[in-house]
Amino acid sequence: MTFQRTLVTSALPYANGPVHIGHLAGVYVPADIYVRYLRLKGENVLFVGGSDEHGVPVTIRARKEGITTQQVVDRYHQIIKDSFEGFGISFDVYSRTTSNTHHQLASEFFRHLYDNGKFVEQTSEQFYDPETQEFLTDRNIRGECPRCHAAGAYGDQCEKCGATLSPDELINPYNAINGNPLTKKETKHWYLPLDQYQEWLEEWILQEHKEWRPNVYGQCKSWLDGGLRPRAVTRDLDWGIPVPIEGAEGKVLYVWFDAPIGYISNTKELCDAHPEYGNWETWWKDPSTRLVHFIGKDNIVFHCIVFPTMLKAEGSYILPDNVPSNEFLNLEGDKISTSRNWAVWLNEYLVDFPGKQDVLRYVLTANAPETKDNDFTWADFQARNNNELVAIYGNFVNRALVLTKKYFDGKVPAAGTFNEYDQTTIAEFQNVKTEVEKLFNDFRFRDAQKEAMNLARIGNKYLADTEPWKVAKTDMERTATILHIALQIAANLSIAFEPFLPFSSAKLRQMLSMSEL
Ligand code: B3M
Ligand code: ZN
Repeated sequence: MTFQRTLVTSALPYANGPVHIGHLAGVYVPADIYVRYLRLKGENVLFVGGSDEHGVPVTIRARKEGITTQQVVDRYHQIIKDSFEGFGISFDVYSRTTSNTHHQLASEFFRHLYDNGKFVEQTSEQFYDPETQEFLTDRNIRGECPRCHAAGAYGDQCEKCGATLSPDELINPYNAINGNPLTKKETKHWYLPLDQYQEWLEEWILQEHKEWRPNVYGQCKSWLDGGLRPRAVTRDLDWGIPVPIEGAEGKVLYVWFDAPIGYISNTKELCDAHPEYGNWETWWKDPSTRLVHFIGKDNIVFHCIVFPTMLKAEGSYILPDNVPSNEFLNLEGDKISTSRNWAVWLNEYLVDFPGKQDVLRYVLTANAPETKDNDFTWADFQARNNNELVAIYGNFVNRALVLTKKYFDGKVPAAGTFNEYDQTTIAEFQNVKTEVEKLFNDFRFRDAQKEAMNLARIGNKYLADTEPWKVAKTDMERTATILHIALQIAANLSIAFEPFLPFSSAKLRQMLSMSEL
């Protein structure tokens, strides 16, 4: 299959707080590197993002801050959007799941599956607060842990002993918000019968996508080996997209049902407003479109199993070609945690380190948790800045430009004849290009960046070996050739690093008066 265009999505962050370095390292920098690379190659690419504004997390935040849910999502959507912009994450569209376009499209999507009999209806008993007259989600139910007997375990997990729980297992369950004891009440929900798609998923993932990253493939395999069960796609909640059928009052679409449809809605919003991007349906329904989802590892099941099943059930959509997912980034040896405020928040970094976005992008890529969890430390941040960005990249560019200014009045000198050493150097930096492209295509951005840095190493070595500052005393023609080559390397450096260090690359291009890439 030859693809004609690539649609890249990155997970929609919950608008329940600012984003931190873990988000950036795991999802947004890799996705941005990839789309910048494709754009450099002149490919037709669209980069779609947005905020996930439904679900329980935002309602919990609202209660905590004593403001409305709408105020929460308005506040954090803006903060998140500004952070991404600040770090040069080059979305073609960054919208939100509270938009009209999204509510309409997600409702239609649900309705279409409903009308075609794709859901299973099921009534079950759920925890209910008779006083507030509401059903409770797992996270809002607390009680005694059945394993370690700690008080205040959540309906989905005990934070004390780490056990994964279901609310039914809790001893003396109560409403986490007001402490009320709970009863059970019958409620009807709609389920996506994943079990009916098991065989198809096994074929599609396990046979046809062996090239997916081992962590992604492995997680899918273990879900499939465990046997899939129907999953409820509706909830009893008052925040979200109302279930668009009669008799479903007080129910909304489950956030994990509507959020991935957000990728589609945001594409539609962009294309409807800017016809030059083409028709949104071409991006989502034409089999010559390649769809790639960048996500964190906790989102694998939703992007590899649930969402593809929704798309398959709908019938007219393409499926993801790859789902590059990263592991987690820790901070100074400890798990990043919003509730313990253990994180480097992007909005704060932008204030504390003005103009230093590329340094963080560089360090996060150098340490990207591509195959295993990784650690961010400030000591490493400092060392990589000083020993790599300054000592290798900065040093080379500085020398090439300063020498050109000194001997040729800042103009690129014409080259004379290349000697054998010149030719070896030129061949070496051509190899770098081939190697970097190979790594990009395999989503191996850490290694790609390392390889790109070799270009600057080649440049430093070339200047050290040819010593133009000595040659200039006797032979200006040879000096011209040397600096010509050095400047060519610098120009190539600005191209190779454009996906990784977009701000520095732009600055370098400006110094070199390069109008285009
Ligand atoms: N908001 C979970 C998360 O932020 C969820 C991702 C949605 S992607 C469609 O990790
Ligand atoms: Zn426990």
